[in-house]
Amino acid sequence: MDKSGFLEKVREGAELIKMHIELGHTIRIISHRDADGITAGAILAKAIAREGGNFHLSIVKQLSEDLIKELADEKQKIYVFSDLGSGSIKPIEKYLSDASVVISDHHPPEDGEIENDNHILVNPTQFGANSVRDLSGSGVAYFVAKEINEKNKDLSYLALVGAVGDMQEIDGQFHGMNLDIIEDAKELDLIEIRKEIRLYGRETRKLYQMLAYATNPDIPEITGDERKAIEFLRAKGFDPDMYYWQLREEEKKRFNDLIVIHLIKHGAGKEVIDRIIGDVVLIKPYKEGDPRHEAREFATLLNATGRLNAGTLGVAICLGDEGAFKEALKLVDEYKREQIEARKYLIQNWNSTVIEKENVYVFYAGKNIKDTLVGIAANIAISSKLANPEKPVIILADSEEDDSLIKGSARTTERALAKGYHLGEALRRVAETIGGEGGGHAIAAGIRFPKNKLEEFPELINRALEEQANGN
Ligand SMILES: [Mn+2]
Repeated sequence: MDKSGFLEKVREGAELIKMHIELGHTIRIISHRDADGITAGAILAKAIAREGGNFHLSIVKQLSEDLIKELADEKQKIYVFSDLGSGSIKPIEKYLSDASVVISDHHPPEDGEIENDNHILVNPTQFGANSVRDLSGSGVAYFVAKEINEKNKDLSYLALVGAVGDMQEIDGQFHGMNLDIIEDAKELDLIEIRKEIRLYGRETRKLYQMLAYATNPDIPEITGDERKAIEFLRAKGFDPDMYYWQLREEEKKRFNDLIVIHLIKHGAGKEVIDRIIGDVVLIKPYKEGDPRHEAREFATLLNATGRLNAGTLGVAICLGDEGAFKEALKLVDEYKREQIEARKYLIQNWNSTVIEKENVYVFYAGKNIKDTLVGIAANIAISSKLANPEKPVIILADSEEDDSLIKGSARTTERALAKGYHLGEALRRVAETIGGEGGGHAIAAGIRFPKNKLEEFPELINRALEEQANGN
């Protein structure tokens, strides 16, 4: 890639931000709500605060045209879009033409070109970088921050947490400009990169949990079965209740070999073997056993805050706020507990409550399942085999915001889609007839509609799906 061309853009972006800091303007940052976006937002916020500037940061799920209009109404002097924006160049050019704009992003730009002289796109894909492996959104933010002030090199480890969150080392190692960030972080003794097993839970999962809950890759005959994981470990002389970080060096190596041999025995391909042992980023300012000590666990915690609409809590964690960290752990626990309760309710009440039609299951949970969990509940109904996987599942619950509304999620499987179903289309059509809003993907979709239409809903959605299966 053309690194110097990219760094020139970085300089332009950094200069523009610095100028507005000097003018005393609030720097309006909008960043994405995944781990990459949250770390990127934290890096930019810290860099601005260090220069004595003010910022106003939002963490958002996506950048819609409506959101850009709302931002325009704020009449800020400068907007910084982070880990997003490249896909919305046209509306940004249209609604923010009076303001300065920096788009600090790594997604390939689409939808138009920058025309305004006060708008700068800082994006490595324009200089030959591969967006999924050479640099993440937090990496772009890092280079901007470092250009604002060399001091910000101490934020390099956050950029690596974001990179891992975006799975930039999916093949087992880092590439491209991620390597420059690693060098900066090593220079300040902030990280250590080790060649270790890349199963989730190095810090906070016991060895048997690490194996029983492994999903990437699955450990054949062990994943999904805690008892088997415990037996397997005991048979090989490991204490199943220990954590990976507690193992001595030679034990780690023996554990790694054990997993690799087990995978080879069960016919795993070269690709899987190559990436199961690889780069693991350890963050030295945090202690072993702390989820923030290993980049993947850190990123997973940040992702959870984003999904729970608490992305700014994630930003606070990145800025070293211990209270925010504890609060986030509580939030994640609470979320897990709610999921377990939703599963229990679903299993206990499925047979007595579900309405089964030829093309769909409809389950109304009232207030017993939170409206934020209906999508997960629908997945649970399928994965725990309550529902036939060839038939879509819709879980409905009372809206928490408005008691006169029902919120619902539909989920299904690839196998069912082969029949011609498109859940998003079907829900959109039904919503139109009963005065609600619906839509989404073929395999996963959502709907909101008035509660007094609850009785009509199952037959309407059944018919909509039937028409799709018949090819109309
Ligand atoms: Mn990203």
